[in-house]
Amino acid sequence: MHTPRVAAVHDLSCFGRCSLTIVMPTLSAMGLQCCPVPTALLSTHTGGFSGNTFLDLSDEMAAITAHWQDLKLGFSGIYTGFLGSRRQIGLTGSFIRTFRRKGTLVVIDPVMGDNGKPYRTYTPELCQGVQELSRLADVIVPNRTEAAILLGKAYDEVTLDREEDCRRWAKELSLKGRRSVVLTGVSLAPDRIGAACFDRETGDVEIVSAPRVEGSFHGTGDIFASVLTGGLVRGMDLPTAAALAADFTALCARRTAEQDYPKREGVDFEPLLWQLGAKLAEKTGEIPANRIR
Ligand code: PXL
Repeated sequence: MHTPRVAAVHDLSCFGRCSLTIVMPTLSAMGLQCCPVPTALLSTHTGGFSGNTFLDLSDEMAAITAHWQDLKLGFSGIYTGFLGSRRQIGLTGSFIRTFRRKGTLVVIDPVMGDNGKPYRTYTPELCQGVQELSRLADVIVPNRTEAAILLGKAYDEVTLDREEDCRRWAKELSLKGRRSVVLTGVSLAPDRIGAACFDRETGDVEIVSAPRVEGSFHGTGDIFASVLTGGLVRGMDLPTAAALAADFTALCARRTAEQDYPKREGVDFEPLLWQLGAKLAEKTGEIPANRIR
């Protein structure tokens, strides 16, 4: 039996938890082999630190793709996130086209911004590219800011506190049902936060939620999308995987809020990973054999 593999196309920010420093341990704890394709190498993430180093790894991405193609690798999942430049839209698109087989799940986190603002390195041109790339997804995981950009609407217009609105946005983001959508940041009651899940398999929208923890914590979006991806690759249906992601993200946010350390260091999740593994074992039992070699 081979452990299922997930290729993870994200940046490696060496300090301040986000992207690969969250994606790799989380997928591992979920019993999956994570194969990283680093998009950029940074000394820290770009939120809350100044003077970070930034090395664009586009040339390496192309070389890694070519070598893996020679090796005839296959993946049960391909999960993409933060991209370093406009050129990486094309490189990530060709990575997906090269390695996608029948049964490969493609999750695209259309990382562009948060709290109504694009991230520092996300130019309008790069955001346009993310929109194009997201057409290749089986599942997208936008937050409210990213949903507004994808829908071409103002941030304030994309309200996520009424059930009928959340259902409508999730469906509108699905490109007429061609892709599933997990729209995060949905809050139908002040003490709950979660996601609206449009499942293209059923055509239904389900809303999942967990207790809200006051404050915002760097990397919670990456925790959520990693657990969602891991759950789907482990065979869960969309709302079940999203509910697991919401619960685990809430657990991590609560622990982080209780710790006294700089917020920019990111979500304090490592000591909780064993609980994620235990929960998954309870829900899914055996790790499935890799569907794709
Ligand atoms: O988690 C989003 C993210 C990923 N990667 C880098 C970032 C951010 C958000 O600031 O700066 C480098």
